[in-house]
Amino acid sequence: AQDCLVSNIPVKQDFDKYKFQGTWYAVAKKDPVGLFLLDNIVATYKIEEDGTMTASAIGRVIILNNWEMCANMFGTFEDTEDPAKFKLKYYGAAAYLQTGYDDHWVIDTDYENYAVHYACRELDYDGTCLDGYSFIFSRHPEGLRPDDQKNVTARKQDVCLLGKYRRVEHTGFCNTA
Ligand code: AZE
Repeated sequence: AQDCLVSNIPVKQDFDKYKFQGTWYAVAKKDPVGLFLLDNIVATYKIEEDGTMTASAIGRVIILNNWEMCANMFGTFEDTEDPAKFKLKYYGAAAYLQTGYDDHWVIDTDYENYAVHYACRELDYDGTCLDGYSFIFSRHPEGLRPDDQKNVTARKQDVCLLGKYRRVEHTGFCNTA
């Protein structure tokens, strides 16, 4: 949105949660305030038998006194009137990990290569986002295809976060056998 109003941010039209299922590798992210997933972030989405979308996510975190670990997170999505906008209720496999209730918007995706995720946690008085986070996901662990980069850059602009992203490294730190 040119005016950066959260309510004007365009999302994926006719989002199909069934086609979104499976594994997504975070290749870039914009962090919120506070504790967050650092790198090696992989999310896996699934539609349960009752039609509810769920997801698990893993990523490297540093909690408390510089304790480095892989956070195993789990989330359940609540539908809203817009098929691309969900509320995500999430918690960690271990009690000392974070719980939360965030927006989960799919700004854009082609389902097969890339996805742009966005969550605003706190609105400013003027309707812009005061605290939010965003992931650029790829189906390919090596990163985005050159063909998708143009699209993704345009969508970063739509969510008013162009220039605010950092690359997400995949070093194998959280790989499980
Ligand atoms: C997301 C993909 C869908 C499932 C989930 C996601 C979010 C996870 C977090 C986790 C934070 C963990 C912290 C631990 C100390 C959007 C990646 C659950 C926000 C800070």
